[in-house]
Amino acid sequence: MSARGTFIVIEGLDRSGKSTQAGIIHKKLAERFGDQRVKLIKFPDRTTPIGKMIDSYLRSQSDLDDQAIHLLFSANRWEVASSILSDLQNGITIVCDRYVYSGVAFSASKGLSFDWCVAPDVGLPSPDVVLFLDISPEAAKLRGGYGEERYEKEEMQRRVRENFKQLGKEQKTTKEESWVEIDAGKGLASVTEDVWTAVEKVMGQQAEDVQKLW
Ligand code: T5A
Ligand code: NA
Repeated sequence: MSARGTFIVIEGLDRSGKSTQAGIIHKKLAERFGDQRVKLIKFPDRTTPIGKMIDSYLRSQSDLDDQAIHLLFSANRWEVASSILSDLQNGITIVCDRYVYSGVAFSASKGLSFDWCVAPDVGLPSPDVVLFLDISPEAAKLRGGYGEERYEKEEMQRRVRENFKQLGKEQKTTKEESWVEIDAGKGLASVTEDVWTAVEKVMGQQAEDVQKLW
């Protein structure tokens, strides 16, 4: 097993079950490797000053140009990029609830070009695996809380889903096994099993050096 930690990213549409699965993976890995060897992080991190601006925007308490909010989401990742890198190098596995793929998929669905959306995230630590929780917007809508935040509209989620699929195709051309699509419309036990199978496959298999996006 490689000495550095594994960088696991969970992505998907709103209400696809990302936080639920990220929590389960974190717990299982902590049981196996110890609390000190695994960390759970999420984007947006609404606790930082930049994160508070993002939170206010998502709750429709403030308005920002599409470009401005996109750059804030990216800056919110850059705030912790060096700590992600040093944790990985120190053997800590990171479970990350949303990352750059959400950044591009959501902003591009508002009409910004893929190239423009990708640019501010260039150079961030690259995940060893992206677990993409795929669900139809119709099914996601039936889950609790949908519709409270700015982007939780069926039509937008449909475009976001297409963008995620496009990003997945591109990711696979770099490294086939680094993008795993999971049917998140199934029951909790079944999704948990599929997610865990994918995690076990990738643990400790990464190259020694952390790669950079994209
Ligand atoms: N965003 C984010 C950008 O535009 N750019 C960016 O760069 C980034 C990082 C906030 C918004 O920001 C956008 C994307 C988002 O629109 P958020 O804070 O992650 O992102 O959003 P949250 O509201 O925290 O999370 P989600 O709405 O995305 O939900 P999750 O985490 O996918 O789903 P989860 O686990 O909370 O589950 C939802 C419900 O479903 C149930 C759960 O119990 C819960 O009630 N559930 C299941 N039910 C049935 N079957 C299953 N298998 C289930 N799994 C979970
Ligand atoms: Na979530």
